[in-house]
Amino acid sequence: MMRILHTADWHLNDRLGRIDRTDDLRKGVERVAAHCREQKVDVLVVAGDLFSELARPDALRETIRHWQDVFADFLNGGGTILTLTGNHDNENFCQTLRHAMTLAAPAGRHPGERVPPGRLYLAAEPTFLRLRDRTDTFDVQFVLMPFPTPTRYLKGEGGQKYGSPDEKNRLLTEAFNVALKDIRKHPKFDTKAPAVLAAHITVFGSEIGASLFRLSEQEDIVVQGEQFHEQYDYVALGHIHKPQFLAYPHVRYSGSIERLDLGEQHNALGAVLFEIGPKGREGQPVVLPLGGTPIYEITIADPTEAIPRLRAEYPDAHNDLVNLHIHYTAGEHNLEEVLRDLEQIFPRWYARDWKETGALGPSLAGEADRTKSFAETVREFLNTELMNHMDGDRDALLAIADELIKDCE
Ligand SMILES: [Mn+2]
Repeated sequence: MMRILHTADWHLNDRLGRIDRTDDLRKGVERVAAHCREQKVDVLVVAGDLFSELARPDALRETIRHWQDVFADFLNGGGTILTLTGNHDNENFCQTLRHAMTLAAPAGRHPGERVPPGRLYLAAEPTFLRLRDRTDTFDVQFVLMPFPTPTRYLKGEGGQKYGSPDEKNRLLTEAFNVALKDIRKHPKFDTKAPAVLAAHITVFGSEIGASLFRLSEQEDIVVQGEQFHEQYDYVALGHIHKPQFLAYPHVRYSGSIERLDLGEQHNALGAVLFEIGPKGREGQPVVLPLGGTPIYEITIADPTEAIPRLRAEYPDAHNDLVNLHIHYTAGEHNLEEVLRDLEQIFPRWYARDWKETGALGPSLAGEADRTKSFAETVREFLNTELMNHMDGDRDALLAIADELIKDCE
């Protein structure tokens, strides 16, 4: 019997507004490690997006060191960690990590190879490997499919040439499907033996929830996967942070280990435990809960009334991530005092805006999206900010901005 724990979308070293999420996310990783220990897990699968795109190199180094502390016992006891890259994982960093690990202990270079347990594997391209169960009686085949990017999937001559975003998307979808088919056609792949697919991808029919995390639906790649449930004993998906299964309990998104933005405030956090025997899946997958940080927003219409009430209603909000919208009246409320009082109740507010009653109003655009280019950010900001203005004025201003951006570039 092989006991496998499925998790995904760790986004280590992420930020929310002014708040660094490193400690929250480390607690999430420690909860996963505790489940591995308590449930006697053999294999931990992390289905992509290990690191936040906001993580700096020194933070990444610290994160790897944290893994060493947290998973040392698991790995020394013969546990194996299988990971793959998602759309947020830095390509260069992950390749470097993978090369260094291969150098230290070469394994898994040939498709279908049985790899030794007790270490971490990171798939930065489509990968097929097998692991032996602890009683040395059978193998489980693992197919690891990173999020499709041109460098990971469009190999060979002209592979990375495409005329439009749509064409790129189409080529990547096709390349993902071809890579998956090729693995199943490989002489070492036994369609009758136990197999687990782990992938960072949107599968048709899944429910996205409030948003795809920092990715528009037009930019996303969607695969069909209508045969996954019969081809694999379990399908461990990452990418969509909303936990769910797709028609079959063994085809599922585990969700993240933390809530990462307001759109995820209602997500229940968990990791999924399942068992594979010599004849395939045994029993039903079980969701193991992972506690997490509450995220919510609060609108304060009248500080005199609201602050004593909030103080009574939220006595334990010291860890909560809160977006504050404040309305106050000059002469009646002292804004500085209001902010100070709110900071006492919600010390981890991650964003706040205020509006003086009758004033022009706060920024409509909110905080900048760090995944966009400079030019995109400026254009989007102006578009949102000037939403309520005359079209002619807006166009004139955008034209000026475009000129300035061109000069900068
Ligand atoms: Mn993700």
